[in-house]
Amino acid sequence: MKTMKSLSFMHYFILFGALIDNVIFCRKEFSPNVQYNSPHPNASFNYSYINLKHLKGYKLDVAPLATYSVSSRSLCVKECVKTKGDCKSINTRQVANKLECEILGTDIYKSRNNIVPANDSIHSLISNGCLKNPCKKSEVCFPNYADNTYQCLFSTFAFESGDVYLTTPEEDYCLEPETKSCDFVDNTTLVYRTTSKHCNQKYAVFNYDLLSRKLIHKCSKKEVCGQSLLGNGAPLVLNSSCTDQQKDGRFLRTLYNSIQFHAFCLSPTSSIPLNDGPKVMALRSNTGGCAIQESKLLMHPSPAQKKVKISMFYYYATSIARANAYPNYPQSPDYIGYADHFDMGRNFRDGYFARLQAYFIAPQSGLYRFVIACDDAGDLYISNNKTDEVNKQKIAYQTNYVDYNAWDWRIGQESDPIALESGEVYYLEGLLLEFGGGEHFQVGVHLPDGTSLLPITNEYLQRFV
Ligand SMILES: [Ca+2]
Repeated sequence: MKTMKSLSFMHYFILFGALIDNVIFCRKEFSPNVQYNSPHPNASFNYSYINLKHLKGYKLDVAPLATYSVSSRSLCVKECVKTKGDCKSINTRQVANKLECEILGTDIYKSRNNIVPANDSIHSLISNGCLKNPCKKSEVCFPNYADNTYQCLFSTFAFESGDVYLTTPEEDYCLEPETKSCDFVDNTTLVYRTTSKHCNQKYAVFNYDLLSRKLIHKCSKKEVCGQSLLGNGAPLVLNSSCTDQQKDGRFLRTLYNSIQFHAFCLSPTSSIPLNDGPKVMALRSNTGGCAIQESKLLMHPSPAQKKVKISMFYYYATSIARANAYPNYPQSPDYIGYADHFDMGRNFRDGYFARLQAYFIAPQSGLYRFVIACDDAGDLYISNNKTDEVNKQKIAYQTNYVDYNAWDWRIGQESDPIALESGEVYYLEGLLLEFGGGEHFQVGVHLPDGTSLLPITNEYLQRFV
């Protein structure tokens, strides 16, 4: 789903608008773009000839389907025609007394970020309806060479901060309302759809609010909620507002980049995603499941910077001392992930320990009390040398588990008062021991003015690389 990642191709678009216009104005007439033979079983259509537009001094920098050495451009075009529709454009370049001919399976519309200046090259695209710039500013034009039409699709240009697509890890499916629209009633479910055919539509766009951790369907303004019976297997639905899910923090991006909802992973109701329902989203609680590829759902583009670094060591450490003595600790973690808030998410695997590191930006001067909530056990450290971890001191601990968001179950969870200065940055480190079953590690703080951040959220953390 390349176009979803291409948030910065606006200037290419403008550039090509200008260049293509020049080409058009130099030609007196628009001949039919492509004439087709009968359908070929291995291709969507056949060319018998193609009419090209040339961009001098540019190449489309992608891996070619084939490269030939030919004596003229028309022979290169002939090779393009022979592909029976696979060829979407060509690059030609003079090499000695020959032309290097690259047959390309894509074009400047699908691969906008790949068009680059190249003095000795000419990029040639097949004439198409998009050359007339028929789409609105907020849309992107994609030609359909098979029937000489085009599609105007919602553009990633219209993305704003926090806008995301929800996709499977391979980006081959995205989530959309089952109605394929922006206008629908409450309790409409979300279904998987094939990325290549559907996901550029504006009804595939959501807005993730990092602080409230709400997920809003952008064009309908409806909120993504669990169905009224929130629990295992309940599908995600779009409602005017959610009701039953205030307690546990809504949507969270985990250290595996997956999205979690309360204690749940998000999965298709079938074993694998398929196009267009009934494969609505299910909620599934399963220890270990949230790290598994099939149960993963990602946000694109990522909504936040890396604020908490989490280094995982797949070793069953029965005590903090044993974790510290583990030979791979801390240099060789088995996995490194990041979190947006000081909350790693929940329930990934059994028998491991993890180090969590972050820089806390003190918003006030005065006495702070830090607090942890973890499962199964853990320590929290702070450095009196601010960003220097060498002088870290243990300030809170748990030797037994507490529930998620249970900040006051046990002695040791909360630190003594610690004096910090406004605007200064302090190194925080957590060490988590997970024995089995569910797990989590959260760090919160009570500020000098009595405000509580439970957990510490993104805006109070500096990027940790
Ligand atoms: Ca546990």
